Amino acid sequence: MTDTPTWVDEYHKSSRFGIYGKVLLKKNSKYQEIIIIESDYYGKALMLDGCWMTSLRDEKYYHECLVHPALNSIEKKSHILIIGGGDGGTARECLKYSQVEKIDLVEIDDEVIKVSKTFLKELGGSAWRDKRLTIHIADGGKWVEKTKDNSYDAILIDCSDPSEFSNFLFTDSFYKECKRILTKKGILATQSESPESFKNIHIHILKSLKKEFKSSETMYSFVPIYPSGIWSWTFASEEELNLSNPHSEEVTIIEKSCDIWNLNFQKAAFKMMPNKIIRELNS
Ligand code: SPD
Repeated sequence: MTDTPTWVDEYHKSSRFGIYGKVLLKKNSKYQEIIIIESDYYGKALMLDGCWMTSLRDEKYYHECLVHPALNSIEKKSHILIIGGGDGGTARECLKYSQVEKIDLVEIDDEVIKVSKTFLKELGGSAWRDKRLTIHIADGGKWVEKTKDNSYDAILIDCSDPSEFSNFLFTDSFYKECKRILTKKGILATQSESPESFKNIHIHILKSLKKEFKSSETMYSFVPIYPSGIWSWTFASEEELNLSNPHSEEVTIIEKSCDIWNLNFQKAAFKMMPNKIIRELNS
């Protein structure tokens, strides 16, 4: 490693999205290349196999949006499954709810957890020491397949973009299995890529979840370090969802601890579907 700052870029469809800073770590795990950079503006940031995952400055845009619309919408939230989420941000947000009794965090790459605990300590924070959190180093797809019916009140899919080892997390059969292991009133939440820079996979996720579940809804917001900046999260359940009209009581309590998410933010974010996406979904 050198102390000389440099640009580290995510290359995406003839564009690049870069951060300028000192590279603190560059190594290969069994699954992927892991880079930690420290920049003046975004603080420390994590890149996996050439794709930005998170930074200390902008991570709340992502983690608060994945967790709170889901957990606020269900009454019973004692058992949670997180697939991926090795940086700890999703677990941290879930643990804000006193009703959460147990979280299984299933991450395929233990190096991501080790590196996050070392370089991005603030991100997981006290979540790593919380007795309600159990970490399993395992393949999320296989974990779901071997789980008994009706085991979880919420499944949060905090995965990277489709790749050789994460492709299964975007398939119809995976969503079907998730439905099986959710409780009757449970909810699935997944990062659903960008309607701009990952439009095809975005449309695929939305169509698959709509086919598999009685109700599904998508919200749009920003993750500044991801390609194109605009990002999405999709929620699916066998109960009728009404996420542009969240229960205000619980929202009011949780939003005080959030940097991004609040009642009006959620109401607006679920009404932001771009016309071209609406048209493709209807075609
Ligand atoms: N293009 C990047 C998509 C990554 C989504 N997961 C990020 C992990 C943050 N916990």
